[in-house]
Amino acid sequence: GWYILIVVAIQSCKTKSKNEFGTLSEKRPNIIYIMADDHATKAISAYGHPIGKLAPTPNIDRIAEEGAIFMNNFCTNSICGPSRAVILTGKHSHINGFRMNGNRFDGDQPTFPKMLQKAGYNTALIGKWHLHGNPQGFDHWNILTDQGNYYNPDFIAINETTQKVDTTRIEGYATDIITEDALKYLDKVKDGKQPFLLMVQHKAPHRNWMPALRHLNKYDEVKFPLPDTYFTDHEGSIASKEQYQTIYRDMYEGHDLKMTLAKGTNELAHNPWTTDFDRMTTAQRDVWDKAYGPKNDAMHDANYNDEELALWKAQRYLQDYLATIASVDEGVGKILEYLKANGLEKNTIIIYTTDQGFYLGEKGWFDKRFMYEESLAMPMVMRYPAVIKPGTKVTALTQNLDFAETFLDFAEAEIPSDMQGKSLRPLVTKQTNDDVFRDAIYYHYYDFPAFHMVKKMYGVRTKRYKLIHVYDDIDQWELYDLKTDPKEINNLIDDDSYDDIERELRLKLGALQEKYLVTDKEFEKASPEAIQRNYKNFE
Ligand code: SGN
Ligand code: CA
Repeated sequence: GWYILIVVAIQSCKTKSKNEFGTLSEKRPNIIYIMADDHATKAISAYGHPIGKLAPTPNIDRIAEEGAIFMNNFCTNSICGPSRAVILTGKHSHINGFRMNGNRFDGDQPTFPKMLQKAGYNTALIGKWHLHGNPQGFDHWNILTDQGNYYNPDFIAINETTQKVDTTRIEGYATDIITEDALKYLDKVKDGKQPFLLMVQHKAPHRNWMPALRHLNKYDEVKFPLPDTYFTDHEGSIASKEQYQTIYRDMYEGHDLKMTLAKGTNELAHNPWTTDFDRMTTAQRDVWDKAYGPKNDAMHDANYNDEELALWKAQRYLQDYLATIASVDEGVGKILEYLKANGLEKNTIIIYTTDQGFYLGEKGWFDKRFMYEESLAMPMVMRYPAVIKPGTKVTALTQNLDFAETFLDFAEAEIPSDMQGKSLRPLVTKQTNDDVFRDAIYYHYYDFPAFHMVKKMYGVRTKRYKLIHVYDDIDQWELYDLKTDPKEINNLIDDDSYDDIERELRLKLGALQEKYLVTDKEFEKASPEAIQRNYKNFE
């Protein structure tokens, strides 16, 4: 009896003793947030799609098996910089001010890394940043310049001797360099007094999908299933007809598809941004050409007609895209191993996600931006053995808007009342019912006219329905029933039998706009001249 009492007393003393920051750090979890760039749900085998099964991601899957998998996680604005800004601030684009790539992120505003730092965490950011301006709120940062490059990328960091911000070209493969730097950081903080937040943000599998040298032939023998919408004519959606992100029409044959000009030469076909290949060393380029040469020659020999070539392009795209993910998954494996080897497994939250979804040939497309499922959905898995049961499935409607709140909640830091999302903690610990968490999500994409010419749109998605308003140079509403039409090819906006549902969705949309403080200013149109000019660039 006495013995137990004493042990309990010592234990409670331990957890209550305040560290130098006046907080309860020894109980608070470390957080490792791994984010890929453009990782489609179908390309994570844990989600069970045929593509993932043919190109498995065993390490990402392990996080899901030993923790939680999110089945209905979405972004608020399907594009890189904006998604990152939402994640950092817990606020929609119109509140954090970063509506589209190319905007400047106001780094002085409150972000969750700053708050964790204040609460006693050691914080680090490694990899893609893409918000322009130097990151704030991190004890250590080492970021790719802009979009980053796959081979021998430039990194921006504070030079330890001069204490000045420096750009350095690092030889190697971006995914591997980022993983190695993450492990180096873990080595520095693993025995420290502070809990840590480590954000590992990959370039892969972003365009132009250049795999590591060890993976250049990885999926040569695999034939990936293509969606039956690959050659659709986009009945019912003007915006879908007028985009420029169609694999067989808009991908650059050299830069994106690594096609050569003719049999027997390594000279690339259309390659407008030579820097991705020019950065390679001769030795790297040699290995590259040896791997791609024979496959390209076989393509030239085959003398494909238009349709066959379109199908061939989809395979080449998927092979490369999925091969870049192989390195990301290996990197996740290394971090998992490190946690295990260093006794950090139990008290570390590890998350794997991406900045937005991506098209793998559905409707003929690559890229994202649309409010349809492929680009709206963000796959996410989360492991935290101390509180999350293995095999947990979260079906609630969740968003990147909720991440900041979640991390602050787990870290026992205060969640500012002007953040617009909700902590996911009660979902992964099953203290909240998935169906009552949220009944609808709000979306707004602004980046038009711009690359790929996807029009501006906003909308609402419930568990079953989606209502989208596409505006600017057109004005069209789209309504989908995800239960009967999961591929979103049947726009029901003119179907009278859906009138009640439409009315309800419009009310929800209005309520969400009010709740999230959306003003009329958010629906401004671009100048018709700018739109015309941009269309001309693609024609
Ligand atoms: C680049 C890509 C585009 C992509 C944008 C935005 N072209 O411009 O295809 O849509 O980035 O991507 S590339 O050939 O130069 O890579 S995002 O992930 O940054 O939002
Ligand atoms: Ca992205």
